[in-house]
Amino acid sequence: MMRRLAMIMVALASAALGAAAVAQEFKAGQLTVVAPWARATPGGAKVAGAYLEIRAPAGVEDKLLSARSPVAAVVELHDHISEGGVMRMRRIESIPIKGAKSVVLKPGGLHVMLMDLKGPLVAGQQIEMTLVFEKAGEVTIKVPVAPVGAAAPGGKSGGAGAGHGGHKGH
Ligand SMILES: [Cu+2]
Repeated sequence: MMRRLAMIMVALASAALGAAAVAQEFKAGQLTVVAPWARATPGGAKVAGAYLEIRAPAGVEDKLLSARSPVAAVVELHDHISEGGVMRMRRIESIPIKGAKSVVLKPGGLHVMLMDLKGPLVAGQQIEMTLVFEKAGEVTIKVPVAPVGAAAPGGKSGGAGAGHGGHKGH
């Protein structure tokens, strides 16, 4: 099973980790998923963004097709676009990966949108998320939850509104 294989790869990736401060890395075929994190939800919020970086060696092309997580009933891939000067989120079909140039999912840009959450995401918690790539297949990663309003995985608070306001649209 793909899923089992992915779990083994996660275990190997985890075993390679040193100090806790080292960014988490997960292998999916030739791809590396780096430093995933999700944002904690304020009371009652039913959506949360998840962010990460995808690295591929030169010459490797792939696509992130979808994601899923046991904590959310619906998971979509989103981007932000400027419409008449207003940043809005929109759903996208896939996220292309072109080798040698990493793809960064971050607040205000590309992100994984966890929707219809089954419960709040709490800072300090780790959630599981499975990424589905066109060629590399599936990889299940552990995603640490950073505080509400965090702008980066370290929990640095960067203007709670920045890049987050659009999510209220859901
Ligand atoms: Cu979104």
